[in-house]
Amino acid sequence: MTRTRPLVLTTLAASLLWLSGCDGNAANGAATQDTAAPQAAASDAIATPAADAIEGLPFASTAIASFNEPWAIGFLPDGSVLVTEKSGVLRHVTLPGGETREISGVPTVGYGGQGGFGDVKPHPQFAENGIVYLSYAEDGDGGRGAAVARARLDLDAGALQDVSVIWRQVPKVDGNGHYGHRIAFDGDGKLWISSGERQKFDPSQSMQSNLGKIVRLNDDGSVPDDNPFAGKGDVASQVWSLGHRNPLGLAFDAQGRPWNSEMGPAGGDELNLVKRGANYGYPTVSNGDHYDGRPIPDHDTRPEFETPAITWTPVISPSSLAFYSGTLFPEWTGNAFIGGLSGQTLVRVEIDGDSAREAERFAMGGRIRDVAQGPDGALYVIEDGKDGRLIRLAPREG
Ligand SMILES: [Ca+2]
Ligand SMILES: [Ca+2]
Repeated sequence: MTRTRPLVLTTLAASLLWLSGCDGNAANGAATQDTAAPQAAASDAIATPAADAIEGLPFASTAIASFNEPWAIGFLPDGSVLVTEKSGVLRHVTLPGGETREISGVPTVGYGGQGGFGDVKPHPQFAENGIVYLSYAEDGDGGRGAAVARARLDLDAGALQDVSVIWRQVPKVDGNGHYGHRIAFDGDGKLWISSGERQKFDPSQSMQSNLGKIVRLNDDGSVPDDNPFAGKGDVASQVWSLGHRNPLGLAFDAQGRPWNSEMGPAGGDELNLVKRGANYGYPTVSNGDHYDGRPIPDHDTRPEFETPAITWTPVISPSSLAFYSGTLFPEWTGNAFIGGLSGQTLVRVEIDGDSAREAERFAMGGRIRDVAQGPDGALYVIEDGKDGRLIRLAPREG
């Protein structure tokens, strides 16, 4: 293994910045990023021409920085990025230099199991209003549940201000699984949230709960009056689609249509085209089965439920979903990318109308927690766990 140790990279990069007396501007950051790792490798071995963060990929991979249990990456319009750490830390990271600093004023998160800080996304008009959205596990009556807060990010002060919770999972329950809580904005500025079923099964089919649903809201958390169940009461009115399990990926394709990736039980991971008012079947149907071996009827036994566009058995454990619209990888325009946890993969998916197929699978050598396209047109992934690295993927130069 020649995987570069993240702490070494970070420390060496910091040392080079200090030695050169520079202020860490973008140009120096880029030089540091390009040169630090080869020098580290050369110190005790033969110099190598490239310093791929991940070996064996058909494109370059560059480690930017490392984090403690990172969960999500949210790009800002200036090309910098926010990274959440599950224990309750929010960091702001410059690119390409990878200088990180902690943002203060974050909400208290319920940390444990799958719970803690979740997603972070800027408002579509962040450049004008500075508003960001954060999801996290929140403690309260009955246990824990995902919450989404809206806040103003003051980058000069390095702080969140005016933090207010605009959405909550109902009800809060015990346990620490299946929060979901991915955040996405559509082209109309509507706020979408994937809400996991908290390992409680039946709430996915209940309109008295927003667990196991995809939720559509206005950017202030109010309910759009054109939602499919808008007339059916507070919680039901939020719902765009139901019958989901643990939807950790939520993103919009080139046509503006929402898709979600979700973890199946034992088998049956899914990619779904998320249709208005549709029921995706969990826990009544799944192409997987319960962990204790009890069968769950497959999707083809109950055609009234929406069939997944792709289903995976054996599972990949899809953590995240992004559509590619950049120019660095022109052959991938319009493709979906799914990060895999247990699969330790990045899966490339081609979309054809309402259908989709797995086109390629890249071995990433570690669990992938999130994937996103950067403003520079590169793909970025973040690894799961302690010392999880933010890694930039781009075509090799020359
Ligand atoms: Ca399903
Ligand atoms: Ca089944």
